[in-house]
Amino acid sequence: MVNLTIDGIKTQVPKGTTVLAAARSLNINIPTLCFLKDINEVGACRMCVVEVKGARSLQASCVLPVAEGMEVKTNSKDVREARSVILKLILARHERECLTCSRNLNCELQKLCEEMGIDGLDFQGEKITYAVDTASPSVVRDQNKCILCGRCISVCRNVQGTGVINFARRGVKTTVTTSYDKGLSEVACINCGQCIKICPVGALREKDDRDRVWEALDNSDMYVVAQTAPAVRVALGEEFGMPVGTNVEGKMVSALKRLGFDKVFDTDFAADLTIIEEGTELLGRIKNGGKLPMITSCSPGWIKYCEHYHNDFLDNLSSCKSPHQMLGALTKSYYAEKMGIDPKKIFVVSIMPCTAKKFESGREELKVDGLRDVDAVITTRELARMIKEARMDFGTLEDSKFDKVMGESTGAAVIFGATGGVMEAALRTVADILTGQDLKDIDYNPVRGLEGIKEAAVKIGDLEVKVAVAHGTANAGKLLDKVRNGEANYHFIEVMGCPGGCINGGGQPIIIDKEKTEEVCKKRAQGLYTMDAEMPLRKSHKNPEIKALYDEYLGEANGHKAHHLLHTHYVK
Ligand code: HC0
Ligand code: SF4
Repeated sequence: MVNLTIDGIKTQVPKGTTVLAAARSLNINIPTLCFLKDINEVGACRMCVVEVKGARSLQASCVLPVAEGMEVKTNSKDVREARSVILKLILARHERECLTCSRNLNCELQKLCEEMGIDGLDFQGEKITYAVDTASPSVVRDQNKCILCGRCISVCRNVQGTGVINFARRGVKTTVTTSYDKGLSEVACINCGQCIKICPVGALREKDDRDRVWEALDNSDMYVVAQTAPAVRVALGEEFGMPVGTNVEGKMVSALKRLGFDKVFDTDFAADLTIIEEGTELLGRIKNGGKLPMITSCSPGWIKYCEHYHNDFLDNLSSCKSPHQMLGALTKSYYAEKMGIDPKKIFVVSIMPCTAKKFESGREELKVDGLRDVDAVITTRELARMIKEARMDFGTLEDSKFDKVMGESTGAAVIFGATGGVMEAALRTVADILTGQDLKDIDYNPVRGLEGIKEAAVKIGDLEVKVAVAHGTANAGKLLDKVRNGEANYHFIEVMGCPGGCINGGGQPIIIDKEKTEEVCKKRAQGLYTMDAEMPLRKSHKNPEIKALYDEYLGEANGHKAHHLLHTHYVK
């Protein structure tokens, strides 16, 4: 252990601890901007400078290891003045359009300026104006607001294993950009939006599709249908000041109806359907010697990662479309026929925790007879903005139910939103099919939780089903390397592109205190698992609306009609 004094308080911490961590353990809150524990520990922004007795200059505490007998001051005059100058220098180059910025009131730079009492701009240097990169269907990149903290670079490279952005040039010309300054849509960006979530300011944001949705809602010729992803219901409340993990499903449905949607369906219904289609496909591959391991295909960031970085695994992907695409396709076929509506007049809007679904919904491979399954995707954050624009008092809304005939779901579907959820849902159904029983023991705990890669061997009847779960695409890459090298052998793998799964998707409410990210993910996941535990039906094949869909329309699982509407194939 190492003894040191911080602001006159004596403390003892393990060797190797940084001064920042030691101070935080004493509840001394040194400000940071670029620092992200385990992800971006580079000392770039210098906001965390402290005075160390005997040192010739101020030191960046996030990268400074403690030393025996160290005496640290975190709030001296020199420290306060240095932080003030640093902030003013950042502001001199930052595009300060706070009132109209997507991160207004939710910006770490704005918050720090307020906390540090910045009341003027002392420096006005030469400014370079950059074109805003709007070509990606998912992510907008505005270098005029970038403060060069490097967090997005680290997340993209270390957490997602993609590394499509980096620092370029030097001095005042330093930027964060792609190779050859190409647009994000021209490089191997997977649209995951993790860089958006980590950006302290508004330099990265989602492509905002609210206008297209408002336009459809205002067009009386269009029949406008909303569907909501599992993870949205346990996060949307945060945008309205509710505790993290609060289930706001009923209020969310009411809000969507008040916004003017003709019908509000539940993506969870299609998650149940996915389990039937994917489970049937898996059993078929096991029985008929098909390509194994089969890998889930519902996370579009993961699909794009597989296409760009591991395309030797494309045939391992399940042919199932993702649930919201399935629901879109069924809205324009099954539902349209039932109601006598021209599918061309239906406009399907998916409310998703995900920015990659914006890209996915435009993919040619997913069209049915030339028609898109889903016409617009908005994130949890965009839905919150629409609700605020419509001046609704979200907290006081009554609870409403999803609409028939695609509004019922089971506990298996709602847990899709957390890493391991798709696997658990699939195991519940596959186990019942293989044993011919209605099994009671249906909590598959080894696939739950935030460990990057989870593995389990599940004994079902005579078969030992070997499964693995990865979340965050860098973890997926590691898992695929093991499979490729013959070090591991599975029947079925679940991959979700975002760390934690959809609960931590690139379109979810921004967690401003980044140190709390894991805690927030756990609470959102707990919200889903609590819903599951309380639901009367917890296995996808028990969903009565799914049974009706097969009886009335689809025929058999993996049958001709199902393939036409619900399956696809990704090619190199
Ligand atoms: Fe997900 Fe989904 S669970 S990807 O994480 O499979 O975005 O929440 O909607 O489509 O259902 C996201 C969440 C979905 C889909 C479902 C899947
Ligand atoms: Fe990297 Fe994902 Fe951001 Fe693309 S969206 S730049 S892959 S973090």
